[in-house]
Amino acid sequence: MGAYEELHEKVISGQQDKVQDMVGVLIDKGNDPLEIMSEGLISPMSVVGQKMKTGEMFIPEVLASAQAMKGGMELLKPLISGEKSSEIYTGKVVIGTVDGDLHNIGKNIVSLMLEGIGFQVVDVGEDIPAEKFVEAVERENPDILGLSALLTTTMSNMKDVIEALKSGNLRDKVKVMVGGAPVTQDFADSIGADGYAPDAGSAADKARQLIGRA
Ligand code: B1M
Repeated sequence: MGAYEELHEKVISGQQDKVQDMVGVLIDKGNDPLEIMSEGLISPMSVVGQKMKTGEMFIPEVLASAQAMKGGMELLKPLISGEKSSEIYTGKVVIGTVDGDLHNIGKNIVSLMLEGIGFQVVDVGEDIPAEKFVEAVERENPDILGLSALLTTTMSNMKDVIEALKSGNLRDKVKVMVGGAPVTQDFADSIGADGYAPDAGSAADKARQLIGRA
């Protein structure tokens, strides 16, 4: 079995210690850190995303895979220089849960999944008012703004964020992706979002699609 094939298996099965050991060995052997990251760690997370979509993997397993992937990433990040890291990132996402909503588990899984497929993710947290999202978009200049809501009472706050982006003349500078249990494609369309995803695996696909990298 090839080195990356075995690493894929350890990422998918969520074995963080084994992933770190294997990444350490690959680094010592002189493999290119960028290659280890993309071929060894990011690639199996796409498989995890697909398995999640088809119901072959469940949330705890997905979290374990994402943690395993992150463990390997931690060893590689210091080895990748500033300029080179821009090559490896698929794009940049600012993500948060909207005003009045403290649910963060789904958002965190979506963030991990996006990181897993190579996005740079800036997580601004939970209970974030529209103006804070606008500030984050101004500051970070992301390709995508991700909004999560778990309550029927807070999902309407997603519309406020989109309106605030319009007022700040930022709406056409960023794609807006929305999600969370009560959110639907119809709702996303009704508030003028660019994309909706029902789960983390689909969010990864949608994010790539939104920036033309599907
Ligand atoms: Co709350 N809660 N909760 N809760 N809670 C729900 C959501 C609820 C459905 C439970 C119920 O009544 N059956 C209900 C909402 C009803 C409604 O509005 N329709 C509810 C309620 C009412 C409340 C409170 C109001 C309860 C109270 O105090 N009376 C309160 C509100 C607090 C607040 O936010 N202001 C509250 C509090 C809490 C806890 C703090 C106790 C805790 C949150 C802990 C935390 O997040 N750190 C909590 C929890 C855990 C839940 C349930 C049980 C689980 C939510 C969860 O984490 N799911 C939930 C019931 C349920 O869903 N079974 C419930 C797992 C997670 C992986 O899934 O978040 O859907 P999910 O994320 C998915 C997708 O939705 C999607 O991908 C994720 C991964 O596949 N996705 C995106 C999510 N964000 C996305 C963004 C994207 C794309 C996809 O693009 C950017």
